[in-house]
Amino acid sequence: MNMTTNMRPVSSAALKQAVEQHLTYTLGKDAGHASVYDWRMALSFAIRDCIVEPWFRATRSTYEGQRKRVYYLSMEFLIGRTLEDAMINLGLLEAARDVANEVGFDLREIIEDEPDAALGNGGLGRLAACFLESMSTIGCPAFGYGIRYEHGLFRQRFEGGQQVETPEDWLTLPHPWEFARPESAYEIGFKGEAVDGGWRPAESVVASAYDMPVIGWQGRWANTLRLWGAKPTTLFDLERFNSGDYAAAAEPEALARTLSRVLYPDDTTYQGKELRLKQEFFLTSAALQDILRRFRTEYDDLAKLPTKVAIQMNDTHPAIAGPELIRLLTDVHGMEWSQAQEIARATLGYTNHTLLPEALERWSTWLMGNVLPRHMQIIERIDDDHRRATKRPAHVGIVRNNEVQMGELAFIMSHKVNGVSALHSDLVKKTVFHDLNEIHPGRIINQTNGVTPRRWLKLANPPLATLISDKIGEGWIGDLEQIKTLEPFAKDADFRRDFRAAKRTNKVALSNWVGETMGVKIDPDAMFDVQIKRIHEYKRQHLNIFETIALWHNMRENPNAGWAPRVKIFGGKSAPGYAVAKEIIHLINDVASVINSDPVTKDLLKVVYPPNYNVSMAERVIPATDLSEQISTAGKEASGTGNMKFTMNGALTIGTLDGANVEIREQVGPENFFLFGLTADEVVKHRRNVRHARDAIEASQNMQSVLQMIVEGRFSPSDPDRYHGLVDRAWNHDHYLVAADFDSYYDAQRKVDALYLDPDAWEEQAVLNTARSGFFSSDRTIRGYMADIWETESALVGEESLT
Ligand code: B1N
Repeated sequence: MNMTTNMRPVSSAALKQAVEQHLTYTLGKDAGHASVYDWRMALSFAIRDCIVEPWFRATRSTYEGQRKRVYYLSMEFLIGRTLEDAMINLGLLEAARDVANEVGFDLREIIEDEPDAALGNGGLGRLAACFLESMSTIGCPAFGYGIRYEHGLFRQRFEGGQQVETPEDWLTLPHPWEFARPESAYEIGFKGEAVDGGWRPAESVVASAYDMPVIGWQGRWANTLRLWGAKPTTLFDLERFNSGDYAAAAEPEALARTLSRVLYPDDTTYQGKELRLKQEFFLTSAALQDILRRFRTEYDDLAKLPTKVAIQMNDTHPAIAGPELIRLLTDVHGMEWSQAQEIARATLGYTNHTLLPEALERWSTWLMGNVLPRHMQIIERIDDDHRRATKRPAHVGIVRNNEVQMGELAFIMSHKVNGVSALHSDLVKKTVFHDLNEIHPGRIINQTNGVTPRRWLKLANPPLATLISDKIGEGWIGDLEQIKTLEPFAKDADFRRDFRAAKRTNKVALSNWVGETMGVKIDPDAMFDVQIKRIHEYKRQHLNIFETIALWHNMRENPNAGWAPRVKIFGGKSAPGYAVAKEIIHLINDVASVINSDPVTKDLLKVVYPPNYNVSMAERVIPATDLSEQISTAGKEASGTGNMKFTMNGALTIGTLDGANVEIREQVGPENFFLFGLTADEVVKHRRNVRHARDAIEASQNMQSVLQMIVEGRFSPSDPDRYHGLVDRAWNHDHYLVAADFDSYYDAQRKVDALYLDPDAWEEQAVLNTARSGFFSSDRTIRGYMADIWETESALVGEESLT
């Protein structure tokens, strides 16, 4: 079979030859004794070879065209696996399948041998990965900059239903997708003292580059993800070593070893840890030094920086970029202060991803002054300048209460600040940045998030992707707006049947996997009702499990009432120190074991919670989902991106008017979305009643029964008091308004039941969800950033597409 990549046709035979070459000469293995790992490595190297050429071509074209580059700075890139994604974007999946079969392996097995690169916590990190892929697809010259964590997000196990964390070690085995660039290395200083117009650090490490190519759809463009690893400046303190003080001689290594060691497992929460501040500066300083070095090889006038460079800060985590860029421009390159400030602001953009107060970064002036003394001076001067220029009241400064407010710093140092959904951007203007928005009208804009349809539809859901392409051609993959042409087929009974069959194929596969990995038998014809995301009170997994209990209770009371059979599927990790979230996990698992062993409801209800939810598990679960749970307290979820993946894959959503749910509902039509709950405005008003939870519980028979069963120990018979704290919080400290929304949620779920029992009506709505998901491609998001923030253009305009 002949497959085409942009640069040359690759036949199965040619690919096989390349794979065998790598097996023999790169890995030194004999085909007769090669394991799945050996074949995975050989195939990865062969596929990687195919990326190198478009990668070089893109780099050359950017240099030659003197194009503006985008630099996306992020503490997280939640990549998942790379091999399959690369094969799909190069059009080599079928050739690889042939090769695998010929050497006696199943391609799926080879693909699944690759560990996930879990260099992120959740939505923020996955968004960064989707953005990189979209920038490559569009031909936006770009670099991602991040940290090469040796240990990504911890692995999750359940012991007695409770979360136990173990270290993740994806780099134990060689990583075939990276190129070490020891020649691209920068010294990063810490501590010491600010001297007149400069800084004498007391400690330093070296940031050393590792590059991963990121190939876009059809291999037309490739960008670079550059991850920094920390290395000691000097391996040994020779003087100490020679004097016999061996332990102390190794001290310079200590900081370097810890800096890029592990990803902080916090999602939308923040802990003012010194090592985290150092990691943030490590990433930011390395990136900025690299950016300025590259700029200076091409241009001589640093004043032109904003015309050739756009730097995006993914939340405030790299917000030290403002002061660091000013420091490099003034202290190192001799620019005058006010010009440096202007240049930095014109170059930088800041994306806000949350309004939750517990997530907003603030560093004590003591810690900032200690770790980054020169930056502390610069921050104070930025603050003074801004205060003078805008005559604003003292209470809106960067430095407040002896803390550096990183949101304010990022805002003041950026020419554009964006929120991640329409509702969120609105709330950004009204709440956290209310005053700054009045001082700088027009600076805050919206860019609604998106997800890449290559990974989240074509890769994750082959049955549906094939069905769509058979109907409307392949154009949707590179231009998701085209998926709209599927809309008329919602009325076509044959198409609905095929759409249902594709979903069922995925549900059978998921059922088999759940059976094999968890030993729980689930029925592929039951409704798969899924909530997968980080465990957090504001996301309200407890609302879902409370509803599950009520449903189970009512099914038992009246088993023949014509219930729609359901499988409730949960997935997600809690931050290790987040006790309340861990208690919710425990409860879900306890409820699962009671419900799953109930003979009365065995054909009606199951609850499964596969451990260690990650990108690869999402790829497995989302295509098999009927009902997507997006049930956060309105005003709390900035956007959500899982919600978009489900919509693309033809799941219906039950959700609140929160984040991007609002836009999903607008796009798919309110009649194709199960809405419930208070609005963001109502939530604010509702909380003023101190009895809001008590009143709601007393008015709801269902809610009372649920809390009664939990508090009596129905789900923890060996430890009946286990959930007294949880139940007490439900009555008395229900900050996220579970009680107030409970009945509305329960009722909406019964409407879901009714629709599910009418397969034709369900399928029509499911098709419309997929057909109307075009807006949620991250290609659309990236075009928005390019037009409104980065002022860049695609390097591929005018070039012919290959299809
Ligand atoms: O960013 C996603 C959004 O879709 C989600 O709604 C939002 O919750 C998520 C501190 C965060 N906001 N803030 C974080 C992550 C790690 C950390 O240490 C905060 N994550 C989000 C993409 O816009």
